[in-house]
Amino acid sequence: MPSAAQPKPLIIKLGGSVITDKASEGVINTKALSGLAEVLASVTGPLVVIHGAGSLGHPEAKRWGIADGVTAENALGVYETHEAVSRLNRAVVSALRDAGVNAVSFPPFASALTENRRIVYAGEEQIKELLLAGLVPVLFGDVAADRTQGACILSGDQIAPYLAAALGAERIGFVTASGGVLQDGLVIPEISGRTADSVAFFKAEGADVTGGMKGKIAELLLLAESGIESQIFAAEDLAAFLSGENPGTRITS
Ligand code: IP8
Repeated sequence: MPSAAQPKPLIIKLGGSVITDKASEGVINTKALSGLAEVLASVTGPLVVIHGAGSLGHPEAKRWGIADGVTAENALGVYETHEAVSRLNRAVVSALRDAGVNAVSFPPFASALTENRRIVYAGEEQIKELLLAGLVPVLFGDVAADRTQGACILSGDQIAPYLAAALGAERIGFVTASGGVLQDGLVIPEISGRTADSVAFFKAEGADVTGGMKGKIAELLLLAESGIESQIFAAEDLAAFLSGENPGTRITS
């Protein structure tokens, strides 16, 4: 359906450590999830939600070595890992729908393609249409088919900046357990391409197969170079971020 210029979409990534109990495999933090969903229900423009895997997906991916590629030997791990993250996705979509968000599941396993673990395509053409229809696609860190190694682990931290660029997003927000990038226990207000090397990155505990905070910052610095800034903040700062404030750490070029 033809339409006037659409507002630029907002992209929010909900960190796996926020919406699951990272210390207990397979446990979803339903309280945190419903709180975030209530806040996201205030968004009136186009919105894409992406969530991480936390304790659903990372343990399975690690056990089966999925990040290093898939052959007949570990193909069962593709099923187990995808099932775990899909279970979390069902909970995220339900929480959003219960809060009044018109959320729909959009699994990267069925829509994304990578090469050497980097995204070639992440379903942006379908997502554009869904946004025009008023839907809120909910993607997640997932297993993805990979041209070089059969399959790989595709992190939400790579999907979020890719889609921000592909959809022309204005803002991208990462809700994390750390509340930003920490140095000596304090949140750094800003990281740029020039200052990133001097940051001793906080290393998350637990079974994270996709690189933790350092990997996330590398993705966001690439995005900042293309003119889209992003913000990493705590769950309790989501409302402030949505109202235009800059809580946590801002990533600039
Ligand atoms: O938590 C990881 O996604 P992330 C996805 O966004 C899997 O890095 C399947 C472990």
